[in-house]
Amino acid sequence: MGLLPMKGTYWPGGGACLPALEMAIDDVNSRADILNGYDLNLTWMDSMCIPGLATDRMYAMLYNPPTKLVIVGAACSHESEATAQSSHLWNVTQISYGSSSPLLSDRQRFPKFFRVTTPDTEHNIARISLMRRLGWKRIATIHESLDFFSAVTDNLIQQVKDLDIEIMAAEIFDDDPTTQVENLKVKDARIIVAGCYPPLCRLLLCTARKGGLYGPRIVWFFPGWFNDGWWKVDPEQTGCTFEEMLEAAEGLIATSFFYWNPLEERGVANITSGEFRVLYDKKLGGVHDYLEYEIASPLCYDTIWATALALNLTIKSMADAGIDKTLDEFTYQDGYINDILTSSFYNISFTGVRGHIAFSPKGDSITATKLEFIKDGELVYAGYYDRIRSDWVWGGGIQWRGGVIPRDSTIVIVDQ
Ligand code: ABU
Repeated sequence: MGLLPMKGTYWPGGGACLPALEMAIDDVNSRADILNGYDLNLTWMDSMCIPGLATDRMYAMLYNPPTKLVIVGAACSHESEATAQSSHLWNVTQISYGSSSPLLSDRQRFPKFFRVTTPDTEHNIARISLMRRLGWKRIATIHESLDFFSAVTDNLIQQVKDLDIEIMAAEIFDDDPTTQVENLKVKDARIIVAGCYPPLCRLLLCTARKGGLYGPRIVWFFPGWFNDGWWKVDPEQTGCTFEEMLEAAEGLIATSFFYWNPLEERGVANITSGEFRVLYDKKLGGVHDYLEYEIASPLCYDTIWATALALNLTIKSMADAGIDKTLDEFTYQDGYINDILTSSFYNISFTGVRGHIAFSPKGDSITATKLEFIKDGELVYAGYYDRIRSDWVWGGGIQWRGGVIPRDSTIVIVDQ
């Protein structure tokens, strides 16, 4: 079963996801060495990034044939939360291609939830490393009042507690950040970590532009999983002009995981990420101008491969244990097959078009943190933070405006 938000306010990656899911299903079904004797089939619905609606539609699909073994989705974290806390009661394993809220790592609430994404809290490690490297000791946070962003911000605040970094302000806004931006300005915040979905992040940038909280002396950190050029979309809805949005966004730093494997390596599907892009474009009927959340496509392709490999391993594990059962015998009362399938997800490890994928004990797929910044109105790759070496691997690095690294404060501490 696919939970695909085709539209919606937050992160509607379903439209870009579906063609990639179909590609992967065709590729798996044409392989004789994987799921031999079986065909993968997908039935899907538009979950619209609305938790209640996603849950309602999930139940409708569970109550109707055919029986589903795996749920693919959802995209938005809050719809994954709503569905994954009950899908396991049907003995169905769920794997998301998009959700990155740290709350989804809670094995008590979501015991059979996996994701090919990395929780956003992982990027705090890279953000803090950069702050320390640049000598920034006074930072501020501001986030949209959703538990997803509260969890990411709380994690950042906890992580800097024992370090020499002070949280000078921690602002939360609902649908209008004007007061909170003013507070940041009054406190002379210079290094500001933001958490929000694209619509309110755009409004935040516009409000910062109007309030003068932008320019070469201010560094904004934003999530890096937004649509390409997200700050340029629908400026009229924020109350700023296109030019003002460009000014506000210039220099901001975005952190995320890699959506496309930067290495030209052939993984489980025997294609590189570059080849996948070409095949994906072909599937869409040639070159397309713009597809919202196209970055979801490699994740979706890999999600099906993870599912296929886990199902394949389940067949093998049952045979090795001398269990005379086949996958098509699965029913929603069958915790036995589902337990083996869930164990299989923990035990697979492969290279997809997104990069290397394996699942942690919390069901997450942990990757390096990619750092980008906006220069001349475009997102520019700076480098990535390697979790294993706890160090940066720089591409072009960050090009600071005027060649000067911004300071965290006007306050000068004079040694006695
Ligand atoms: N990885 C971001 C997708 C949006 C979300 O988790 O809600």
